Amino acid sequence: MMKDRIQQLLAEIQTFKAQNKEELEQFRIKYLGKKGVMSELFNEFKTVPGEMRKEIGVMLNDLKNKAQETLNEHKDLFESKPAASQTVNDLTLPVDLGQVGSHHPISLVRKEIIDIFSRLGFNVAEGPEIEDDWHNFSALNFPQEHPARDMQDTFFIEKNPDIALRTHTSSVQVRVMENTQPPIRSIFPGRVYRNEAISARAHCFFHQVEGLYIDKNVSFADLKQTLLYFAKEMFSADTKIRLRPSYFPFTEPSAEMDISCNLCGGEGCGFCKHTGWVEILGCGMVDPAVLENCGIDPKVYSGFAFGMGIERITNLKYQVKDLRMFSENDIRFLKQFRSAF
Ligand code: 2U9
Repeated sequence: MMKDRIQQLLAEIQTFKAQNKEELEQFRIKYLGKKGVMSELFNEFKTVPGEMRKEIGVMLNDLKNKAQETLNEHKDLFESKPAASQTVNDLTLPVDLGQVGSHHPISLVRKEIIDIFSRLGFNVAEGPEIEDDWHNFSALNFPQEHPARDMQDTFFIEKNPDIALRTHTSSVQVRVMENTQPPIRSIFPGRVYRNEAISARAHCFFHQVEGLYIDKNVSFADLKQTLLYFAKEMFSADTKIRLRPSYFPFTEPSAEMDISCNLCGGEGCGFCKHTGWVEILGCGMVDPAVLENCGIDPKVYSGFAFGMGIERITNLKYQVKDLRMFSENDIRFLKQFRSAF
């Protein structure tokens, strides 16, 4: 009976195991070859009476498919084997790590900033992103009616106006000063939040590195020399700096620092709006009232502080034109950066 024969062949095919390529080739010829079993059966099928054609036809097709599947499964096995065994045997071959990712540009630049300041003896401190009014505003001399305290600028926790997402990492400086007596020489990297509409030039969160140096006899000259060293290391050895007077509640005097345009070298170009200078950070001498608020005697100690946006430094280094690139995780953007520190 044809049905019995097909069932017997099906069992044979499904239990078939080839030890090598040659055995597999013999299997192919026997079942799927031009003069093979399948071809013979399809010939015989022509003689099957009408009432059985449907059932036998289905069985035949199933048998053919199973034979082809068995063949394919073995093929994969034999094709991948030589490469695999070669790798195992030759231990000097480099390991294939597959696809390697890259570091996010913000991480790369943060690492570079930390490295530069650690060469000057600064250590790194971190603190909470959810802060209270004291650490984020009051200890830093922000008056009660200061606009930064407005709901329009800061994300407050609903029902508790004392708790907010930190708007700068200065809150970490306050915590360190409250818990340590000088000398303090630290930098403070971290994510900060502002209640801004998202656009190419603004985002509701960004990243900062702030710095603090407190000891006896720390002067504005120390601040200037430290930041000049930073600018030369971060951009290039021939980078110049200039300090413009500014105002922050927590520093006095305060300044904003420009570097000579790193694209045109100070000649003037579209990027620096033909001024030859680009702003990179804010800085100043820590206000004595802030030292006092944090338990440090301003008659004994003085210090300088500075703050910069990592996105801003990254934009200057890599000419990223749109802030949204940093948080969209577009692989075409991310893979342009280095994969190792
Ligand atoms: C304490 C005392 C002083 C930190 C400072 C700046 C100046 C500054 C901005 C740069 C761009 C923030 O990221 S940004 O928007 N920061 O201009 N920050 S001085 O001064 C401190 C901090 C803590 C206790």
